[in-house]
Amino acid sequence: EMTEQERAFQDKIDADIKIEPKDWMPDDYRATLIRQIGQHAHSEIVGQLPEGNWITRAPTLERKAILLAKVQDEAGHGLYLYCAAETLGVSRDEITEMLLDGRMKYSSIFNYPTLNWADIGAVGWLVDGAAIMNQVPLQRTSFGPYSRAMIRICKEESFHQRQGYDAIRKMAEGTPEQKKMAQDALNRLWYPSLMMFGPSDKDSVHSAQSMAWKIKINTNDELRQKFVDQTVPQAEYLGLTIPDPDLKWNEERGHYDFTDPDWSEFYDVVKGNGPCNVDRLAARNKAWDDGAWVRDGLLAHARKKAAAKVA
Ligand code: FAQ
Repeated sequence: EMTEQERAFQDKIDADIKIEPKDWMPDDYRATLIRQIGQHAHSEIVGQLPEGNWITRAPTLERKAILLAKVQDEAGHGLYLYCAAETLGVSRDEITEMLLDGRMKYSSIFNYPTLNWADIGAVGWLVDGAAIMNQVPLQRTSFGPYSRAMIRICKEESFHQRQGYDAIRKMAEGTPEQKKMAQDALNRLWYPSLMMFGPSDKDSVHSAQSMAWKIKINTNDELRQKFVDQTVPQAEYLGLTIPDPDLKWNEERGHYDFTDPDWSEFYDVVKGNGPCNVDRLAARNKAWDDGAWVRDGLLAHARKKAAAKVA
């Protein structure tokens, strides 16, 4: 049974009226948003690591400048999202600490390594491609600050996807060795990219409530299917093969049939056992510890100024 307050809240959601930070909201709505926006923010920040790894080794000055700009954009996305989370009453320090000690998650995809330059193209093409597929509908999410952050993020994300496609295209159209690298990157990153959409609908614990609240607009499987449908023709254009022998167009459904990811691998990576989980968290912890003197200095300065004002 809903209380009157809960009923009024749900009516607003149903009428597509945005919920703003000072509006009343159910505790679980707030908690779900903090979880999702926080995980999303952490993903943007941790997501800088696999690509940052290649900034110093980009093959040309132009590719280096583009990659540098893209990785900086990810930092910006993290910051907008931390700000959106802050409007829900959780500080950036608090959720950062929850990431650092493993209480909060970030996207499973960033626990896979980027072994060579072709992987950077594949990350832009597939990982940013999957990210946009998930984020375009989130522009209409019911919480105002999240929705507005998503609008800006999506604009930048579509540039990221295109730079990735351009980089992998160059490899796919290059020497036989380069084409082989592009195919190998696709082989390794295809299933991790499909996992970005989350578990299959039957195992998605949050989808039903999140969709009733219009925090999520689509189910995980709907978005995964859209991503497959969009990406297969792109792979064909590149002359690359999706690593799924059972992938085929289903005329009746109007969609590609495909093999699901290995869900045991997904849960294992989410639990912390992916190839890079330990490295990623160690890198974030080191950055946090190395930055302690800056935070301390800023606080000391703010206290001094406040004291001077009182005196
Ligand atoms: N990785 O009940 P559901 C980017 C967890 S894009 C890790 O279906 P929900 C851009 C889930 O949290 C990537 N954990 O959950 C970029 C839950 O566990 P919990 C970030 C996952 O929330 C590109 C449990 O499984 N984008 O960073 C994953 O309704 C290139 C049950 O799942 C977003 O975060 C996963 N893949 O749906 C940056 C988008 N999937 O929390 C740099 C916003 C599920 O109860 C370079 N988020 N889990 O402990 C969402 O749309 C949703 O949160 C989903 C999951 C769709 C990810």
